[in-house]
Amino acid sequence: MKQTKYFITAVLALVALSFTSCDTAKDKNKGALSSNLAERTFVAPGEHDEFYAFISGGFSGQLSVYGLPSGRLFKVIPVFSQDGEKGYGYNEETKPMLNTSYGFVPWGDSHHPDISQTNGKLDGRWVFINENNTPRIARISLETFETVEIIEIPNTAGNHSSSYVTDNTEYVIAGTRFSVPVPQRDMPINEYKGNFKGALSFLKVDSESGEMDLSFQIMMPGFNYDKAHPGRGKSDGWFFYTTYNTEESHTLLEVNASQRDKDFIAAVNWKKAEEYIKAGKFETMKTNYAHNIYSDETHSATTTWKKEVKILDPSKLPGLVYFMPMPKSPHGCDVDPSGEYIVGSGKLSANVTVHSFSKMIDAIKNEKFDGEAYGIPILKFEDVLAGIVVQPGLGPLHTEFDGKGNAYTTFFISSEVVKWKLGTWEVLDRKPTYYSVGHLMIPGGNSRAPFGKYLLAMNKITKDRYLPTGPEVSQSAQLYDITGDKMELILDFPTVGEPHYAAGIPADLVAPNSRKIFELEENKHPHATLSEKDTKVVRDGNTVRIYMTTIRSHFAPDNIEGIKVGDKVYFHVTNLEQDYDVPHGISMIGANTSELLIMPGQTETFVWEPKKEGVWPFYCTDFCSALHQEMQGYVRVSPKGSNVPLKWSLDDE
Ligand code: K7E
Ligand code: CUA
Repeated sequence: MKQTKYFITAVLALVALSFTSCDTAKDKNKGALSSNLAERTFVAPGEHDEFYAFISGGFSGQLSVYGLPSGRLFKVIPVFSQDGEKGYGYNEETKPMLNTSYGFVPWGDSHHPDISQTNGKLDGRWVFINENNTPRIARISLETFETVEIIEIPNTAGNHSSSYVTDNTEYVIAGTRFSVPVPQRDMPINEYKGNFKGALSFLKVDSESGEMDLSFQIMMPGFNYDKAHPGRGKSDGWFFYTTYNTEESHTLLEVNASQRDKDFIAAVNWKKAEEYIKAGKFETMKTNYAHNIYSDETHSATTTWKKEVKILDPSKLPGLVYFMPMPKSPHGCDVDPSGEYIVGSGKLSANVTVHSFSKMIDAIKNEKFDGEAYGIPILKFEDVLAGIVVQPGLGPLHTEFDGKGNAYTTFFISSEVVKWKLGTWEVLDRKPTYYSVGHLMIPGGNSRAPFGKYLLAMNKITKDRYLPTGPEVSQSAQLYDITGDKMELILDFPTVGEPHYAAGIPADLVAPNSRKIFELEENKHPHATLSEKDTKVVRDGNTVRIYMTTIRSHFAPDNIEGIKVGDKVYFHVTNLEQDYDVPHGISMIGANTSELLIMPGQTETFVWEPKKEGVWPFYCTDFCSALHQEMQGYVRVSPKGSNVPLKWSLDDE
């Protein structure tokens, strides 16, 4: 009896095996992942993932942190949008992070995260990410997993060909998708052609602090600069941008910007640009943009207003920019790990076209030009062409590399990832995505040293993939194992916001540096309270400052009287805890802001303007101990003009 049972199990296992080895069955993906596939994404309770994946939040404006291969969500890092969960953009300390020349902007559209590199390899120090709508670039620290810097990009609109780093993070770049009048001015829209400009921005990154500084802008013709990729290795020193709308149309672009057979890849020699800057061959333009920096010492952000930018004019500076023709309205621009191949994904092209860096250099040397556009030399298509991947799919968007000589391109229209070989251009494999894939990501897949184990595809449409949630349904990510000849879909998970690009990195390169607490003695917040005995309440006219502390499981003070209707009350709250994973929160009834979530050793502030007299409670919002529910206090609010004395206490003392 027992033996028959084993026999049946063995037969069933064999059937299952033959089923999974059958490609078509797998491709149909009828929910029949074999246990073997499931095991590859299973991270046992208490164990850690092998990779971090930083996935952009698209129109959420944020950056979310997942583990791979499990697909577990660890954190949503607020970047360009206010976030009540963390108080980001609501508390006084982080509000300046969202300052721009347009005023306080509480929302953003984040697309392309990129991890800092040293010698073309991921170094795990920072993640950069662009904001498309109100052009900005942010830097996130991988020590604290917090946004520590946001710089606004002037002369730009639709900051999309951003934010990518050079081999040694010398620069992070930004580029305009929409060309605009520069400087901005009131003019008829139909005078676009020849008058609008496209700025490509180079931000120097300080190698120690990571701080960004807008070094210069290259003022290009009025095309749309869609995507960018730095040269790698042999092509280090160059940056490549896809362009579309070289027709310079200002209306009905779906027709009018699809007229030409070819647009361009703009090849920018940034080392040359540095020489021109050094030689003083730039113009200084007056402008105004915000530079916001968050300090882990003061736990506060400050805004500096920048007033100038250096402009380089490529029509007057030989050797700075060349155009390489690329069919048709290319989106993705990707450079392989060797730096030789520049892949352009012509959205309307039947093929994927690849240009050669060394051929480009030869053509430039031999001055083999095919005319010019606005003073910028155009290279001959045939002279720079490395090869063509013939009819790999429909609607190519983006390409990543595994470091083993293979490229993987996403196809939006035919909903698939296609693996092909660099050099021979043959298609090796294709797998469907569910559905309409945008970007894909291989950890390190845009660097010189990819970790070619997994591929993450990020999909725009999910329809029937998950339980329905009303008209609005999730976008998704799908994980493929790419260690074998054929890609294998092993996991499917919904994402926060619409993912565009993502950046992945082995956990070993990040986790050991992750910060646990902030040292209390290093807290330089101007309103910090470093011990309970220093807590106080100070009135100055109708501004009241409460210097409060938290420790399990009470606030000090927890009874405050003498507050009046019409006061502006600042709660400056310092978390005295020095243990890992003991934040406290605080919220006040009727406050027109979010709670605070204060990490150990940190000080944060919210403002409360009491509108009604009474006795009003506040409480801890983060379940911090068995006596978390006891962590509360009261503020007595008296009428305007009352003379109830200002007083504060803990345990009536
Ligand atoms: Cu293709 Cu903004 Cu990189 Cu979306 S972008 S997919
Ligand atoms: Cu402190 Cu809950």
